[in-house]
Amino acid sequence: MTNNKHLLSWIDEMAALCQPDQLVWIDGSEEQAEKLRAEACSTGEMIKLNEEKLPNCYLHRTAVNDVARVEGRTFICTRKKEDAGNINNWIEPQECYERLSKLYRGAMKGRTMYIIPYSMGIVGSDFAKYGIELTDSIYVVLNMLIMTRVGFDVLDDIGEDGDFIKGLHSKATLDENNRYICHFPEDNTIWSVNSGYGGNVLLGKKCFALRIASWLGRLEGWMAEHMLILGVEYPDGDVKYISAAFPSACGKTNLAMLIPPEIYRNKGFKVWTVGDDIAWLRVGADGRLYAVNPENGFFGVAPGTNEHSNPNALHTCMRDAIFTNVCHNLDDNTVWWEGLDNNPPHNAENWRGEIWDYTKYDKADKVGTSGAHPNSRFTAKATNCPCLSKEFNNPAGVPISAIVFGGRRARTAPLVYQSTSWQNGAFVGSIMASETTAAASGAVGGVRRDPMAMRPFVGYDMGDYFAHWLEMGKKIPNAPKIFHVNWFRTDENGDFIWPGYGENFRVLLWILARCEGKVDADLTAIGYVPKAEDINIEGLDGITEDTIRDLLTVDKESWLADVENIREFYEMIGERVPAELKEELAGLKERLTEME
Ligand code: OXD
Ligand code: MN
Repeated sequence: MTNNKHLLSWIDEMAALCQPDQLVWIDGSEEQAEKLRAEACSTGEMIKLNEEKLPNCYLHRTAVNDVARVEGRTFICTRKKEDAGNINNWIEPQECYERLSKLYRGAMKGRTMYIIPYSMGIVGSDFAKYGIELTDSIYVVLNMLIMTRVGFDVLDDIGEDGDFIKGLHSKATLDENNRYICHFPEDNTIWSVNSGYGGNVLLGKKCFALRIASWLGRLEGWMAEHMLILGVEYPDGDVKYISAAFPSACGKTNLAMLIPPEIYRNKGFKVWTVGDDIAWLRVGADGRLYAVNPENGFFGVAPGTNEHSNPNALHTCMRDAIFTNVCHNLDDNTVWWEGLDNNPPHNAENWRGEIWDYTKYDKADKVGTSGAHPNSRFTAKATNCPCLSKEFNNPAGVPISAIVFGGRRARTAPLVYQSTSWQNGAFVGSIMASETTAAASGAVGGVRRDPMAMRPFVGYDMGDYFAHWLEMGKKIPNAPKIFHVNWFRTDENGDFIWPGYGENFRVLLWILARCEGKVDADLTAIGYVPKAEDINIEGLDGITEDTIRDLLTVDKESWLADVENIREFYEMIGERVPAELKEELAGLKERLTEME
C-alpha cells in the first residue's frame, strides 16, 4: 500500500492505543463499499431502503444524545493559548493528548479499525490536501466515500515522505460528557472521540477542510472558507462565478442549487453548482482568485428540502444517498422529513426509531414530536446533482467575480449592498450576524455575530484571521468585489418581505452587473446600495418597486445599535483585531452619525 514510514508507524501507534481486533484499508472500490453496506445492515447500523424508489440508499440513526456538531466540545489545541484565540475553546496539546488517550485506550476492542486514505480536492492538483482517517465506524467510512475522494492513489501521491493530516476517530462509548473534537494544527492532527454525528466525525469536512485548512491557508497564503460556489450562465454561454458565506442553516445548499425564475430560464440563464459548503481559494497566475470545492458530495439538512425550496437537492439524494435521523416510512420503506410535502406517513418510525404519530406533531417542539430530527441529513454524491458545474473536477478551480456574505437580519441589513474596497469588504464579512426573530411579533431577537460564517471553524485566533483576509487582499491584483445580502427582512407582522429561493437570482444578477461595471448604485453610509429600479421585479407577485425601495433602506438607529454590538464583539476577540478594521468601524459610525 505504502512505504511511508511515518504513516505506518503512526497507524501502529494508534492501533496499539485503540486495540482493534483488525485493521482494514479502504481502497475506494465499489466492491468493498458494498460489503461494508451489507455488514452495516446485518448489525442494524444501517437500514437498506426501497431499491426501486431510492436505489442504493440507506438510513442511519445516531444516538439520541449525538445529533449535531458540539461547539462546546470542540477545541483548538495550540501550544500557546493566544494562538487559538478567545473565540475558540483551548486545551494545552500535551494535556489533551493524555486526556483523550485514556478515552481511546482499548476503545476499539472487538471492533475493526478502518484506514481511510482520502483527498480534499482533486488528487494530484495544486489545491489538493491529503488525510488519513482511522475510525471504528462503518457509517463514517461510507460517508467519507461519498464526501471525499478515497483511494490508494492518495497514498501514491503522499509517497514516502509527503504531508497528510492524521485523523483518529472512535465512537468509543458515545459518552457525551467525554465527547471531544480536538484539532492540533501544529501537528497536522485531529482527534475525535465519543461521537458518531457527521460534523464531528467526517474529519475531512469541518475539522480538516475548515479548521486545519484555515491554519494551513494562513501559513501558505491561501484561504479556506465556509462558502458555497456557484456559476451563473448567461444566454450567450458566458459563466461568472460567485462564492458566498452564510451561517449554518441560512440556505447555502438552496442558493448553491438555485433554479432561476421562469422569465430568466426562458431567456437561457442557468445556475451551476460547484460547492455548497466549503471553498478553498487561491490566487491564480492571471491575478484572479480561484476557488475549488474540496469536497466530493453534499451533507445537507433534510427538513425543509422540497420540490419548491430545492428540487436539485431532492433529486441528488434520491439515489446512492445515506439519510441520517430522518423519519422512516414503514409502508414503502422510504424516508420523510418535515417540509418534504404535506403527506406525513401514517405508519412510520421517527428519527429515534420509535413508532411515530404524525397527528401529535407540534411545530413548537420540533425535537420531541417531529418525525425527522431538525438537523437530520442526507449525504449525497456531487455527481448525482443535476446542476453540477462541468468545472467541478477542474483542478485549477473557477475564477471568482464576487464574494457574497449573508446574514439573517430582520431589519438592519438591506437586501443587498456592495462594499467599497477589499478592506471594507473584509470588514463587512467580519461583522456578519444572524438573529432569531420572535415569530409572530417580528420583534428582534438575540444577535449572534458570525464573522465570514467562520466563527465555529477558524482554527486560530479570529483577529489573526481578519489580518489574513487583509493580507490576501494585497496579493490579489484582480480581486473579486465583496457584497452582503439579507434575504430575511421582515415586515411589522414578522413575515419575510422578500420571496427568496429562486428569486434570489435577481439579486445575483445585480451583483454580477456591478462586477462588470454595468449598473450604477447609490453610495450610502454602509456601502453601495442598488437603485430600486435596477432589481428586476418582472413576473414577481406582490413585489413592487416600493417594496424593493423598502428592502434597501439603511436604518440609522438600528445600524448605530449594531455598531455598539460590533465594538463589544471586537473587544471580545481581543487585541489582534487589525487596526484597519477598527478604523472601518469608526468610519461607519461617523458616516451613520452624519446621516439625515
Ligand atoms: C454544516 C454546518 O453542517 O455548517 O454544514 O453546520
Ligand atoms: Mn456548513
